[in-house]
Amino acid sequence: GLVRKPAAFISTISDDRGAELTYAGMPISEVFKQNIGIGGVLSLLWFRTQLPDYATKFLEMVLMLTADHGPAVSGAMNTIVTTRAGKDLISSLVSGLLTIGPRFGGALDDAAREFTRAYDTGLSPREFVDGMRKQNKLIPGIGHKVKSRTNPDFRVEVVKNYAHSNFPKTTLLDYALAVEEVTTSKKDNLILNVDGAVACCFVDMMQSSGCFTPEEAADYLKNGVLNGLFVLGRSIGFIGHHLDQKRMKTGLYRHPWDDITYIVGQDKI
Ligand code: Q5B
Repeated sequence: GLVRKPAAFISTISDDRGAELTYAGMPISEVFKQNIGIGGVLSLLWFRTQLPDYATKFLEMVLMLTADHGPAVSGAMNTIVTTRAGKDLISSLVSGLLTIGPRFGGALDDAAREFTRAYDTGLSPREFVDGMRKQNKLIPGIGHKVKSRTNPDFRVEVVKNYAHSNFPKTTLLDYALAVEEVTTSKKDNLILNVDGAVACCFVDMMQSSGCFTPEEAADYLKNGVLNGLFVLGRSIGFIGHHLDQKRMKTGLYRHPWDDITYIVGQDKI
């Protein structure tokens, strides 16, 4: 009989072999007929299911509000400097993306994991904060360079309000807000930041949607889905910064000497 060659790899999210491209089984024409939007497409390609409307709207909202945060943030600066060094769009984008990590924009998965662990083990917000301090660890999703209680981050307000009005449950978000009460009582800028707010709402969305088992939800977080959301959103802004610099035909960037403290040959700091 016919001997099948073992497949080189397996794929479960899309198929372009038939007359019509399908995303998790949904023909591309249906994607548009049902007007599922970018949140719906993300839901099909990342989670292989159509999440409820409130969840896909939330995903879209995250992409919109993480799209950019001005030229001063680490990633945008890298993109701009790379563009001004004469590099192409992809190099400039990637150089910005490579700054996304535990301090800048890449604290989402860790925030989801740490807040979930703390809540699930029954730690009070204060016990959680004190425990992290004892371990000499910063709480992922807490703190901002310029935003604070007195200079609130409206992106966080938008996310919180949406979750409170549309999600069946906001257990982890509410826990994180109680943690924020503790941290901001120590220092004004130790707010629940955009990474932390999105991460906790995302966990609440996963748990309340009924579309994920606890194991599946944990795996998605372990595999970096939340940082993926920030990367996807912020790529919009980084590409914008690249095109902006190209449009203005800006030249090579060189950092001014007077903005650097030179201590060469002196005592080590
Ligand atoms: N302390 C964000 O730090 C920042 C603490 C803390 C407990 C904490 C810091 C941090 C966790 C990672 C995180 C996402 C580096 C931020 C983002 C996207 C963005 C960016 C943009 C955009 C700010 C001073 C004192 C020290 C610390 C204590 C600080 N953070 N304690 N838990 N998490 N957070 N990142 O102001 O006693 O004086 O020694 O790493 O969530 O990236 O717009 O810029 O959209 O682009 O430099 O919004 O919080 O403060 O590190 O000098 O610390 O506060 O232990 O205490 P800062 P530091 P002490 S959102």
